[in-house]
Amino acid sequence: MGVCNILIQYLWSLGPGGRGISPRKKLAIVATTAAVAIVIVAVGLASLKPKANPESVNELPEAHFGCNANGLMVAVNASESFDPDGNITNYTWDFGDGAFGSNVTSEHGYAQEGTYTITLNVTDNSGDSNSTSQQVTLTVVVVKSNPIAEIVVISNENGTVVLSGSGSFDPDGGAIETYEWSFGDGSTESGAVVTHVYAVNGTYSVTLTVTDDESATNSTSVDVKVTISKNPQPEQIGPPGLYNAIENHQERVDDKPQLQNSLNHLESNLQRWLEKHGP
Ligand SMILES: [Ca+2]
Ligand SMILES: [Ca+2]
Repeated sequence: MGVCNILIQYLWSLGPGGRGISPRKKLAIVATTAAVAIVIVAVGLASLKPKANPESVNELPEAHFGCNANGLMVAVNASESFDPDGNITNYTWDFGDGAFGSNVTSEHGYAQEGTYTITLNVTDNSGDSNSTSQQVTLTVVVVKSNPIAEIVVISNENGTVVLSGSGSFDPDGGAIETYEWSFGDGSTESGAVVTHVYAVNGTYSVTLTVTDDESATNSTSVDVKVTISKNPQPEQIGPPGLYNAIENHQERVDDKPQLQNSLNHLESNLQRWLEKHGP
């Protein structure tokens, strides 16, 4: 309307001789001016018409998402997505490996390392949709660790000491390949469970070194106090500590099958001792 007013005022002030214009010419000018004004008003109204009906154009939703990868797991979150003139009614995820997901947040575990394109598609309440994509590169980082050596003194009687390293383990899931013992009196031996007969009373530092399947090692030590009876009873001939350990294992192996391995070691140690010293 502002445009119309300015134009009409300009037409009425035409030239200094305006007062001398004949009534007929005045009428013509008025008629022309009115016609121009009507056209301008019509054009003005026509240009305003689209703004008078904004609901006729739907604005597309905007797709945005965040993505966190951890190893082969990916978590996605589309809560940043929105619709400027409505709301989002559907979320669809394409994880790029043939897997799909729905909902505003989703998780997916990939089968293998690689670079994948994740696509989010959002649909608004008017049925229009929009999408966005992100690339994610997945790598599996394997953390290696040294094994951990553990010594358990199974028995210590009259100079015969039975020791187990079976509690040793590898935190990264590897295997313990070797168990090496140093008894503190100059002797050494290998094996998860070992028996050693000391000749002299004293306190000995026993060291176990374990090596895992990647040649990483770890050692630990315990002090073993050895007391040898000067007058052994007849029933103590042989490695009484070993007999006791075998008996102890046999009593418990039914409840704890994992002791079977230690029991096998003890029995083969006894066999070796008997072959060496006689029954
Ligand atoms: Ca919309
Ligand atoms: Ca390891």
